[in-house]
Amino acid sequence: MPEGRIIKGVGGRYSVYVYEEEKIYTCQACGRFRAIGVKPLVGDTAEISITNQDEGYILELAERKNEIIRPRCANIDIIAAVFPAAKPEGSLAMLDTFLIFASKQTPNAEIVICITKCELNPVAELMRKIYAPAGYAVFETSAVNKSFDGLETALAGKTSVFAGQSGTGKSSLINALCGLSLETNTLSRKIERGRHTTRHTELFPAPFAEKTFIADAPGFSSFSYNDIKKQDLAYFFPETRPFLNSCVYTDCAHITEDGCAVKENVGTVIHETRYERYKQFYYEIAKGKQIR
Ligand SMILES: Nc1nc2c(ncn2[C@@H]2O[C@H](COP(=O)(O)OP(=O)(O)OP(=O)(O)O)[C@@H](O)[C@H]2O)c(=O)[nH]1
Ligand SMILES: [Mg+2]
Ligand SMILES: [Zn+2]
Repeated sequence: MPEGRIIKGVGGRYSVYVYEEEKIYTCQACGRFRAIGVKPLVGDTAEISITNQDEGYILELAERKNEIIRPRCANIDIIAAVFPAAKPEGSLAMLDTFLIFASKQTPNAEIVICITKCELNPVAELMRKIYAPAGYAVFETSAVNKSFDGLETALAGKTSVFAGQSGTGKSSLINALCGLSLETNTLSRKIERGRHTTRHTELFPAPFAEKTFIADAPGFSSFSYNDIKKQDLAYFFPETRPFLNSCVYTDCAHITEDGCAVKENVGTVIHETRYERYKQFYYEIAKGKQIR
């Protein structure tokens, strides 16, 4: 039985890419999946039976390495949080919310930050200063200039998903990286927001390295999250972790307490904006609100 990768799933029809044949089969899931309540996901490795030239049935799914809730997909090695240097103006609060969400939902995927449209605004250096101490690799890219800052090397041999606000340039970047012509769109003129051009998550084999897949996904317009306890929040700001055991009070909230090792390191490896966000999110959680 051939084995392939589910690269797309719309309305119960799945496109399964068989790597050896470089061929895509359109498949339905066999009835057993519905009976056991399993839905095949983009990114799944599937065993298929071929019924005619380019159609078949999904018979088995391999065990998943992970499952991502938003965008919905499976077996992801790298989540690239896509952030625009300009047009539309990126929201760092939304980025920070997404980073927490992604690391909480998917502890076994690497998270990187991919800045797009860098030819418009040189923000990459500042972004590196803020996010490198938190352990996030930052890539400075421009689809217009076809400059990728080594992103291809980081993605080689891996399966990645590009996630971020609508209009940040996810599809454009995938087009530039993979020589594709996915639909992209201008921003709406009045409010400079994306138009939600990409409508479903789809995985593309990348031509620049073997066994490399990149998923394009629908952009989001907002991102909020409420599944985290305030006492766990600091852990999701990874740059604070080296200091968490050095505060005078073991239940330190890292806000008003004296002898707080986190506060003492704001301005060193903990960037001021990240610390401000930590406090903002902490208060939002304390009030029972969503962080966003
Ligand atoms: N100047 C500049 N514009 C870019 C770049 N990349 C994308 N754009 C523009 O940004 C707009 C949105 O690009 P898309 O690729 O459709 O954005 P997206 O993130 O896929 O949007 P959704 O599918 O709605 O989530 C388009 O007008 C692109 O031409 C870039 O590197 N530089
Ligand atoms: Mg798109
Ligand atoms: Zn503290």
